[in-house]
Amino acid sequence: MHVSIVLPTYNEKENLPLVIQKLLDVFDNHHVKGNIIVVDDNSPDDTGKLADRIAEKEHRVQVIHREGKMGLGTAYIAGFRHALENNMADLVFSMDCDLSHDPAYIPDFIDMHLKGYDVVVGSRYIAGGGVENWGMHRRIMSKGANLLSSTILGVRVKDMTTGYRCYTCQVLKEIEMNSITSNGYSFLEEVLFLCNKKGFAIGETPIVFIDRTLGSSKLSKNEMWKFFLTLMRLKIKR
Ligand SMILES: Nc1nc2c(ncn2[C@@H]2O[C@H](COP(=O)(O)OP(=O)(O)OP(=O)(O)O)[C@@H](O)[C@H]2O)c(=O)[nH]1
Ligand SMILES: [Mg+2]
Repeated sequence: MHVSIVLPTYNEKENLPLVIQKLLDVFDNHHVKGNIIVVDDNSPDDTGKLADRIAEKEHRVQVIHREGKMGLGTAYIAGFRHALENNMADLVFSMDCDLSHDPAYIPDFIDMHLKGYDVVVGSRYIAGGGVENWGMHRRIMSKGANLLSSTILGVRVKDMTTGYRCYTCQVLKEIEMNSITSNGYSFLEEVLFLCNKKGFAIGETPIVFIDRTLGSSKLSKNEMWKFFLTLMRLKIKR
């Protein structure tokens, strides 16, 4: 099993070395052939340069540099394309680079894939999953967004907005990434909507999401609005 991990970064200089080290440890301890694709948007804190320095010493790390902050959705697409073009992986993961997504869960995702799922999402909202260190406001927003999007779009997934996922290469080739118009966080709901529409099997594996302790969040009010507008657009298109 060969996995590629796509790590979008924007100002994650404290987190990046820790996340990469944890990923490499998981690869080594679980005999996973893996590589890490950092997609950096010219972070003002020089995360991109730090990534280059790590990549010079560690051949399993590659870095894609983009000119400026172009959004999470297109960052995922750039990373997915890189993984597909280089024919590197059986499974392609996406993961936040702020230690909210613990690399220790990677073997659970692989197990779910081996059980026959084409897409596996790391779920906070199934038994065994959860959220640590979130205030009431953030919990209600996330739960509400998830309930709304899975009900309105008819996707039977409890955690539609999780960014910790893996896809088979076939899924990434077939969902026509070019057609995805949403960027930012709404990209995540659009991708699952398309996977469901194409009939791919989507499974959930529990994760405990730990709120970031280093660096700052990029989730703005604007992103939340876009999330709901995308929901409406997808509903009308369906
Ligand atoms: N390349 C790139 N990465 C981004 C962009 N926006 C966010 N990211 C990264 O995407 C991941 C998720 O962003 P976060 O700010 O942690 O968003 P979040 O997890 O929804 O919010 P928090 O819970 O507050 O951390 C992190 O690794 C960010 O550095 C972007 O425009 N470009
Ligand atoms: Mg985060």
